Amino acid sequence: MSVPLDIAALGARAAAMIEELGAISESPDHLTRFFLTPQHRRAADLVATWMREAGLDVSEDALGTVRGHWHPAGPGAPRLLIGSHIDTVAEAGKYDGAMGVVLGILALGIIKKAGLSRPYGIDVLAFGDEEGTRFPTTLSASAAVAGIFAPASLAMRDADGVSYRDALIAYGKNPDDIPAAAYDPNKVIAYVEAHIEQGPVLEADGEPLGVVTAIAGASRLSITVTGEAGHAGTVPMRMRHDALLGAAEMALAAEKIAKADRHGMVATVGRMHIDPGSINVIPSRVVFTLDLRSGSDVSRREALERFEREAHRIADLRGLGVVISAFHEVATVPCYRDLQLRLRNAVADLGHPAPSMPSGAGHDGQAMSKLCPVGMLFVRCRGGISHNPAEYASPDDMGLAAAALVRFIERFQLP
Ligand code: HGY
Ligand code: MN
Ligand code: MN
Ligand code: MN
Repeated sequence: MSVPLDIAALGARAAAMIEELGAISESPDHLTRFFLTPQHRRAADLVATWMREAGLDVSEDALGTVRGHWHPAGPGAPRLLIGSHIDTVAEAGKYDGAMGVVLGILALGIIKKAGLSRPYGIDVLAFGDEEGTRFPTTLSASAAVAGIFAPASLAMRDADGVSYRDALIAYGKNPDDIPAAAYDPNKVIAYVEAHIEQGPVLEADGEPLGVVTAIAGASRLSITVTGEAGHAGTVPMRMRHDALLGAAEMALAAEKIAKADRHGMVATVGRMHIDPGSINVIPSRVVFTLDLRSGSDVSRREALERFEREAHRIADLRGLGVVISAFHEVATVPCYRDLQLRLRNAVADLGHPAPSMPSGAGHDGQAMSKLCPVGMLFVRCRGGISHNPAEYASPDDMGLAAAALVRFIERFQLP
């Protein structure tokens, strides 16, 4: 017997929770909520309150991941994990990450309230560092949960020079406790995440929900170009070693490489710092980032080599120095076929087909795949706009997604 669901009411509740969480920001003008900040603390406390209201026991691990537990079969039973992240990019949309946490809490609250019992438990997880926008790492909270946290992350520093370690201690955590955040792989059945699609496919297909087949791999690089400062008014163009123009030519080279790729490669220069930064001085040093993604890890790695060659060729021609550091790489992760089928059946219970689709965006499932099988449910994204304040998903689509999670859990028998 299926739990009766009021999808419109579920969607309205989800939308209200997204608004409330979306109002927790470092700025009144836009949504920016970084890892281990006072805003992260406030968001984590709100999520913990929602978990308790849903009747879940709540804990928090050494990296601040908030966990809501439903253990009808006792704490030692295997468990299903459902979650997403509550950190954001700068000037973010309200749905990226937050939606998966909100829908997981709503779905689990319905299951608990219906008095269902299962020979397994379910934890809802709210990760605090998926975006990697404060420290030059990403997926570090889910990495700790998956038992693959890189201790080197602790030495990383944010834009103000604060180390990850110091920020963690200031947040009230002890880095020595990080290993204890990992689940026992023998006790975890799977990880499932609902997430706004962040692309235009479901909207173009006229579908509210989709099932993810794979999560694209990504490389994050920092490129430092050094030239020679000089007077903007006196140095002839042919005698300049302008670090900014070199960096600009390298950025265009990355664009050209991505456009020539046949696996949907995308290249993004999201951040650029110019020194000395005076209007009348030829730039002597530029540091910029490159985010490179592709559905094929082989083509992404080939593209990295091609970019490196191009960057050095440009630097040599312009009499510049260039240092490239690929500081982060995450491989393409396939979503588990069995979970894809289970999610699709759950959505079919609601009368929708849930088309299959890859994810160009990265997700915590890439870290969680080191712990257990991973499945993802996508929710239609208006205009495909994300990492942008205009990001939007409708209450009806979110209500359907929450209902799909309920049906997924109802149907979920131990494999
Ligand atoms: O960058 C990404 O793909 C994700 O939003 N962290
Ligand atoms: Mn994001
Ligand atoms: Mn996200
Ligand atoms: Mn500077």
